[in-house]
Amino acid sequence: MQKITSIKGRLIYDSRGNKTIEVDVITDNKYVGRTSVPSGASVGRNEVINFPNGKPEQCLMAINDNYKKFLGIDPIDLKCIHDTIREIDNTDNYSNIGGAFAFAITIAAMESASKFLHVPLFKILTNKPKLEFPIPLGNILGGGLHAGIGTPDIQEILICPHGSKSIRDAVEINFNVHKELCNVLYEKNLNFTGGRSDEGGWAPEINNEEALEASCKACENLGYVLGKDVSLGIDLASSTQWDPKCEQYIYKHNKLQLDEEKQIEFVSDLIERYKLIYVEDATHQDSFEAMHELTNKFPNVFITGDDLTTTNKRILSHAIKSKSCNAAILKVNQAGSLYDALQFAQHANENDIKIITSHRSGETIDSQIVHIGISTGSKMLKIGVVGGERISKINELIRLSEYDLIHGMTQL
Ligand code: 2PG
Ligand code: MG
Repeated sequence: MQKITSIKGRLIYDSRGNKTIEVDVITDNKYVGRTSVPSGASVGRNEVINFPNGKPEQCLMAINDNYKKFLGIDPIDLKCIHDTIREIDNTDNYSNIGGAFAFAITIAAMESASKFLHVPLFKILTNKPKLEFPIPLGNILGGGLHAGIGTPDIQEILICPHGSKSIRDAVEINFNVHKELCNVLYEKNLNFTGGRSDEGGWAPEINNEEALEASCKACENLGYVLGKDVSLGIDLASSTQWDPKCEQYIYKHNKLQLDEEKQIEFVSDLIERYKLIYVEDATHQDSFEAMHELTNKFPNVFITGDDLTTTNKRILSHAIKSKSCNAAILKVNQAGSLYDALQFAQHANENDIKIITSHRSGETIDSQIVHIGISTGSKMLKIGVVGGERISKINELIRLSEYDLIHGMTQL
């Protein structure tokens, strides 16, 4: 049996230049699993606490104080590692040690196990005989909390190359649309500087509709047929617009104020007008009923919960009962440990909720989420388009496409 022989934590920096935690878990003195922790800008209220009191230093201290409890454990025994973490912090939201502790140790342990066993990480995370490639979902235009003042209120416009036959095809389509959109934006707006959002999408000073029109135009210029070769998606991150005091969605740039009913009309209109295939957090994080209306109205669109479900199995159960989404984002650091996230994925799969494994807006060059996305049967992988911390994931997807263990692209 292999054993964890040492664990070392350190402070490093993420794509926003903020401090984060990196952990090395070493098995049998030589197999190094290394993981670092991403961070969100639009954070759901029910996510676990990433760092205690917002301080990565306190998380590092917790790792230094407790790492010996993991020595001697078989790194592939995810449940045992999770239970050991739970003996240290049994709070619902990991507020004592930080979800980052649970995230980093569980993923790094599984990576060291995969190195010991000489198999790719995705293989040890599942025993499913048939695996498929999730479709890479690329962020082509950013707004909201991911971009500067004056950019669209919609946080992300995404490209989904669902007509592709291969991963390479799919990622090239995403790059092409991203590049062509830049040309469209330059033509349209003399003030466009080529500036980009946190996730590499363009960040022009235009409103929501102009942004969606420009994105459609980029696809059409390239000869891609919307709804056939590619489709657009959006993440509205609606909790960032929702003002609970006046119970209105406030769209600063578009100078719109909408109540829940008008928001449903607004989103429905966007879905129909732009043939959207994917809509994330169409309404705010507590609006299970409004999300139900959209799920009911658009069974063929990915009506996706992110802040709504926060990779939390209990909340997902509620969303399933109230039929509030047909798809859900999986972000391991919303849940805490990899074990928590895999439990969520299993529950989603058992209830026909499509999984979209996702990066965070603040990332490092780690690429384990690609393996997690494949092993959980995710339909899409939301990993961005350009920028080193996004490319590292796309390139890992390209490498994994060499494995014939995985049978082609998932069909939507
Ligand atoms: C989201 C994510 C990732 P953040 O809202 O889906 O795109 O953003 O990491 O800021 O929560
Ligand atoms: Mg989101």
